[in-house]
This record gives sequence, C-alpha cells and structure tokens, in this order.
Amino acid sequence: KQQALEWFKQAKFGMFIHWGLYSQAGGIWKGKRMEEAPAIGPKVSEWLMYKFEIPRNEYAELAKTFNPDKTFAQNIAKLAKDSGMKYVVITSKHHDGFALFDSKVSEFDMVDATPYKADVVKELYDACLAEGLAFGVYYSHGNDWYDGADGNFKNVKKVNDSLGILSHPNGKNLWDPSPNTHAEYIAQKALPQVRELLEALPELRLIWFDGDGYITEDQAFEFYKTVYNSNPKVLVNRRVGFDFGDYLDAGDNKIPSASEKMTKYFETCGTTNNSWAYKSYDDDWKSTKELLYYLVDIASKGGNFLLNIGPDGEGHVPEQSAQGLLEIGDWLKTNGEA
Ligand code: FUL
Repeated sequence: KQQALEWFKQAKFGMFIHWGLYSQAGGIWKGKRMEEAPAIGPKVSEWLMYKFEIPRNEYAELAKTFNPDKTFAQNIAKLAKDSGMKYVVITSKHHDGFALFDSKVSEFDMVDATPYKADVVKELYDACLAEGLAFGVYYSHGNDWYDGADGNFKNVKKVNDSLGILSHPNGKNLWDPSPNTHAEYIAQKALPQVRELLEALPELRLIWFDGDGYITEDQAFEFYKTVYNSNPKVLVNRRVGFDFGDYLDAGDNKIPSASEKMTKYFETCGTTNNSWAYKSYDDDWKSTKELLYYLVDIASKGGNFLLNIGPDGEGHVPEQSAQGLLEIGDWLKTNGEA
C-alpha cells in the first residue's frame, strides 16, 4: 500500500469520468429538466433515475439505445494525457446500477444490454495503459437503485469517518425498490462485481467507492478486504466507509482549508460545470484560470485534483470542458514539473 500511495502522491492530477445511461438524457426526461423534477436530492444529471422516480424497467430501456462512438476510449485517454493528467477514474457502476463492464452476475451491463456489446471499461483501461496513464474505477457500492432494494438506510445510524460526515436519508429507491434485500445485493452483486473488476484489470490502481452512507461497518471492511486480498496495490478512497480508506477527500468540490487537519493523504474531486455527468443545458463552465487555481491550491496543500468530465451519450466530451483541460495541459508543460 505504501508504494501505491507513493505513486498516487506523485500523480497529483487525474481525470474523473461520469458516464453511463443517464448521459444520453443529459438531464432531461420526457421534456422536463432536472430542476423541474419532483423528488428532492441533487440536480446532478447522473441522479436522473432518482429525481424523476423512473421505474427500473423503464430506466433500463435507455440501454437499448446506448451505442457510443467506438473511438471513445482512445479519445478520452488522449485527452487525459494531453491535459497533463496522470490517472483516469471512470464510473464503472453509478447509483443507477448499470455496469459499463462485462459482468457475469448482472445482465444490466454494457455487454448484455446495449447494442455496443463490448466492455468499455476494459477498452478505456487498455487505451490508458497505452498512453502511460494509471487507471482506476469509481464503483457505487452502497447505493444501487436497480438492485439494492431501499438502500438499507434505516440500518445505518451514522457514518463514522474522520471527517464526521453524517449520512442523509435521501438517495434510496423508494418508488420501485428491487425485491431483494440490500444485504443480498451486497453479497450477490456488489462484492462479486468488485472482484470481477479486480480480475479483469490486473493493473488497476484504485477503486473509488461511493455510497458509504448506506452500508454497515462490517460491509465497509468486507469491501476493503476484498480489494486487498485480490490486489494489495489497489488504493481505496475514504468513501469505502468507516475510515477504512487509504486516502481522504474533503467532499465533492471541497478543498480543505489550510488549517484543516487531514489525517491521511487527500484528493479533491471537482466538476467543470455544475454536474458530474453530461447535462445538455448546463453551460456554466469554470474558466481555465479558476481550474488552475484549484489545481495549484490543492497541490500546495499536498493533495491530488481529480477533475471531472461528463461525455454525452455518444461518448463525446463537451467542447468547452475539453478546451479547458487542454489549456491546463499547456500551462503544465510550461510551469509544471512533469
Ligand atoms: C456523489 C454522487 O452521489 C455523485 O453523483 C457523484 O458521483 C459524486 C462524485 O459523488 O456522492
């Protein structure tokens, strides 16, 4: 782990990718924007299913038209490289439960359910390794609106992590919960899928877990152990839950203040507009100067910046965000260490 952390500390700058079935909708469902949706909760576009309380079968229809450009992996890997990034982390499964990789324990995945029929996580892994980039996956272990019943929230009193973040009652599927229990989901889908990823991607560098508000301490430990036993070189982020993570974050788009005590190494994940996944009508892009300010601020405090892109349903990165990233790459060539 120590060696893996050394790599991570050197890396400093990475690319986060939020991409999945929701990317096709771009924040709009049946003519309505996320902001007009009935449910409470975040307006970020990967929360589409939750915000519009879309029944599971209806949501699954989105897979039938998910057929991105075959050049997705190459294009993204090149963009990350040209932007001076050293690692890439993609949403292998977000809260909607859809896996972008080939899973044997679920049919709700890229290979079984889409006309694309190929494992796009593996494609991106290969493309990143070819560019000399490290590769990681985001995996929503705690929350799964498709298979995770009601999210087990009632069994979890409080997230006992070092930053004292309390879990909140939002975010579970109460409109059309799957019939299995949350514990069954953990045993039959989440843990097996994490094992599948570790086996399919031997050079994997990190797993970025999410949804620790919905799991118990024993379950958090089980995820940590599963990763460690399969490949001890793979880092695990704080959100695996209950302080088991190898490194910290200060929250979405949060940079710790200079006086804030970070007990472990940290990474800040950030958006380029106001959504993680593609939102067709959000043009509120951060300027390159602002992004550079964050990068330098975070690096000066000793952390990593995981800057996000949200490709559209075809896999194309919005022009403005690609441009901003490339300008950071140019700046780093002149002023950075790399
Ligand atoms: C949050 C998620 O709920 C968001 O959708 C996003 O993935 C962000 C990075 O983490 O917990």
